[in-house]
Amino acid sequence: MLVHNSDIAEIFSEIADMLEIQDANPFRVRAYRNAARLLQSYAPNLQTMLQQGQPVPHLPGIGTDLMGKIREIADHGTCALRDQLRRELPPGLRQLLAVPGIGPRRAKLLHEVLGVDSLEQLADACREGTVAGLRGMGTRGQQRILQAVEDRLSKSRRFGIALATELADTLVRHLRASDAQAKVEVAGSFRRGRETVGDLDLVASSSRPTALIAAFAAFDGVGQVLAKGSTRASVVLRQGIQVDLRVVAPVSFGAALHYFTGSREHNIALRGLARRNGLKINEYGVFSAEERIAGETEASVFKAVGLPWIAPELRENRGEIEAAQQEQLPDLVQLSDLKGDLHVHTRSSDGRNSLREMALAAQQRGLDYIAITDHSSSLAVAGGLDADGLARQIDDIDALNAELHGIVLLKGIEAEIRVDGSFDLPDDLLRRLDLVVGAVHSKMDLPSERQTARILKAMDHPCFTLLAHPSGRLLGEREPYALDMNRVIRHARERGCFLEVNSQPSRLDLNDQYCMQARREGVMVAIDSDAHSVLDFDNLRFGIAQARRGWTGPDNVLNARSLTALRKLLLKARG
Ligand code: DGT
Ligand code: CA
Ligand code: CA
Repeated sequence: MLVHNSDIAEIFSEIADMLEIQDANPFRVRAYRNAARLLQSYAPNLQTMLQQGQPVPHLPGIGTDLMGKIREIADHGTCALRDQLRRELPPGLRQLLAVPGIGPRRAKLLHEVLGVDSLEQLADACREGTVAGLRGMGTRGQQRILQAVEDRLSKSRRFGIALATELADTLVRHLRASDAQAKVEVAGSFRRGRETVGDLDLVASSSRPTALIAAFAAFDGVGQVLAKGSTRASVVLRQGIQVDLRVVAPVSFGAALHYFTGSREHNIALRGLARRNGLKINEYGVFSAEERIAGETEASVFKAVGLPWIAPELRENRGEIEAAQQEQLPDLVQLSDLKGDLHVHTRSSDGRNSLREMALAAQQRGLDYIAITDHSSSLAVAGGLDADGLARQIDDIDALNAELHGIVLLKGIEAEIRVDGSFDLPDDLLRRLDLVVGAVHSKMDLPSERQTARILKAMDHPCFTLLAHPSGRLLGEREPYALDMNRVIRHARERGCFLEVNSQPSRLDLNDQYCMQARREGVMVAIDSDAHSVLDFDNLRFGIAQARRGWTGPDNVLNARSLTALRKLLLKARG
């Protein structure tokens, strides 16, 4: 049976929850939780590596005991510890734990005090108002939980891009390896690089469509087959995400890929353009009268209506067709354009690897430089650096730079922006750094006027370089702060500082719209991993997709510059 890394992560996180409900040793709980978080964002499939006898890279925080559990899960799809814990706990508790905002303690309380055993019962209890009376809950908490339960139960649920990527990758690999000799691509919002997807849309061509559809339905990760015909099929994977597959003849592959990539709005606009040229476009091709004049490749479809190929990330009918007509499509940034990463953590705050490990991992990925930006001390939960700690880190970086070749460490800090817009480190220390990444992690609920003033004030500090995750949103968990982002972007232009596109799949912040605006205003962005372990550099691809959706070109990306050019820009930004 196929086991995704996210399956292992889910089992570990369930074990952590169940151990916590049983009041187990907190260190043990944390070990499982950290391992789950790590595996959630680790792309290469561990089961495949283990089965093929490939060496498994060192995974931070995963010792022999956890590695043994990973092997057990890769072999059997489950592990004895989880099964045992499940037997020891009431069955309904697990469903409750899946609701954002319900941790082990609350689940226990809901079960023991209110007898709640399922999501439906929890929704009812919220509607009846009994949840509000529980310790630490209140009517606002009750409202939030009801909303989360309704989201969870609703069909319009959307899935994060990290999970979607892992599932799509394994499914496509499975189909390409089947004996149907298929050409397979993922289309839909996934191909357009959206931050979440409603479902996955696969387009394929094969001389043996029936064999391909059979292979699709037989995929190990399938939980339920919804429909299965001769040219199309739909399934729901075990993680709850639906996948639609369409199989067309090779002469129609490009047309189908274009049609199912969408967006709907882009398709409608393109069909209108074709009609004005006396042509018809559908998922089988471009037709003049009854004759197919294009369709085998996507480029042929665009060419038939007089356009160059348009990158999928632009296909939202936000001006891309007009730009294509005028030969003014933007040159879009690619992963290989990135020369460095300006937001990286180490064990000195809440990262899981050392300076050296982060440097070597970045070098392995072809980066020329990274900025070390651990948290500052007022973010106590992250074990932030105080002035002495930062001074020591500056020395450590100097020493390591003297030793390493082919990768340069820049000195930075992810500095807490306090409510009054000041920083929690002395100016003379900030001046010794190459860059200061300012971030808001506290008082996220200020009214817009005050939150905006706070951030503008921080930007005015002469050492301020870059605003981290500017809107503060966490996808599916936390709304952006109330903030006048237009003013922030304009202020960045006037002040000559920069904004971040944070690549963590739960953030993707700036979002695509604000990337577009930054580009219009001529404000450069830094596409950063915000890495907390060596594995997180993999997330840069998600930030790149978001930036591409915002029409961002390499010229507008700070860390697409060479180290020499970057240093000049950093000095210039120092007000
Ligand atoms: P999602 O799944 O909600 O994240 O968003 P999409 O864009 O993947 O939407 P989906 O899965 O409903 O359909 C995939 C693509 O197929 C969509 O972007 C455009 C195309 N498509 C589907 N139905 C229609 C339709 O009724 N009209 C047109 N013009 N295009 C359609
Ligand atoms: Ca879709
Ligand atoms: Ca679909």
